[in-house]
Amino acid sequence: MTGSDPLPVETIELREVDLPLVRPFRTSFGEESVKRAILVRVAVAGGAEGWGECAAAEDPRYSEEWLDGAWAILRDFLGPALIKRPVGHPEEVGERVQWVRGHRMAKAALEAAVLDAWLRIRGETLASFLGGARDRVECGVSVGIASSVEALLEEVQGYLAKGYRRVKLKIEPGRDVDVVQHVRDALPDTPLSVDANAAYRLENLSVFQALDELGLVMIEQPLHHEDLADHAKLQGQLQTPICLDESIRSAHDAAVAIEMGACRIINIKPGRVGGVVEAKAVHDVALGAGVPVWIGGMLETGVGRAPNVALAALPGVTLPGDTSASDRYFKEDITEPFVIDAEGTMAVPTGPGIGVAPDSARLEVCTVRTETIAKV
Ligand code: SMG
Ligand code: MG
Repeated sequence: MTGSDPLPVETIELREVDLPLVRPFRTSFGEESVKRAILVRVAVAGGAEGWGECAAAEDPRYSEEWLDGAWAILRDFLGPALIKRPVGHPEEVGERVQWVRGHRMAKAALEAAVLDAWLRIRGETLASFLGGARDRVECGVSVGIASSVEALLEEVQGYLAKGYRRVKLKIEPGRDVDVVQHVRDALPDTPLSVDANAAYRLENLSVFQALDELGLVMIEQPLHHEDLADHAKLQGQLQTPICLDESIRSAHDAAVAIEMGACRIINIKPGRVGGVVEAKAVHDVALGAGVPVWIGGMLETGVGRAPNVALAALPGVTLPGDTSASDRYFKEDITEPFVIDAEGTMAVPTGPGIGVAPDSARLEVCTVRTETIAKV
């Protein structure tokens, strides 16, 4: 088979891996201490394979999707729709599963796996396929809500010592202005941002007015995920740019949000928008409108981190991402680790496809269940 032939996917394997996190990660909607992820492996006639990771977490709190639901939709609908005939081009994956409403994280995992196999056959990297413009990307770090300001500051200082270029603090009602003020006082020159994960309402304007005085790079997803209109009202009253995360599910959403003035920055996550192809489209919309973007994270293993890092190489990505090193999450990743250098940058994988693959021994240790979808 050559790079231009359609891709005959023979089997799709779903695999749940569970990896303990080095420290629990707490947001305004809950706490995780183990990363549970679905990995999707597509096996192609002729021996090539490709891997993707589903960003859906255990519970449907960040979005409607959750791990067991993603498993079911992949097994019962998305996998069978893909496997029934060869895929002519990776962009066809999105078209093939378009009839299924929503389930973007599950779709993104399948698309990543197909793209990985497709690009491996062609000997091309994902970053080059997407139009990457650099070989290293800037790393930021997202820091969970801590038990005390002292503990938070110690954690933040540890990350700064490793080179991280931007620190994002998770906030929630009752743990916001005072905490951020404390960190700002201790670190007057550090690029800081906050992420509320939609925990506030417009009535909480005074919180944002206070945060507006702290020289933040951005305030991420302050309000309800479905409320662009209120975000526009809030942005109109703040100097600090609002960055949307949960509210942006497609390039169309991005265009509408920018047009409405609901944000001045966008966090791009391939899982949230249905895959790297749509993520690139969000990037293109933002670049065309002069809106800076950066690449977010969902505590991915190396399999999911690789596409994030490839996206971070795009020219419109002008802010450090939540693309942190593997050791910020895991004692041992399932792929070769992503590492940060002293300047706070990380190498874009140079191998074909997503550029990394799970280590088979690690995979054995971390796998808790598998299921295979075969062609009938
Ligand atoms: O991957 O470093 C990471 C996590 C980045 O804060 C992060 N993600 O809203 O941006 C966000 C959250 C969503 C995941 S919370 C479990
Ligand atoms: Mg966020």
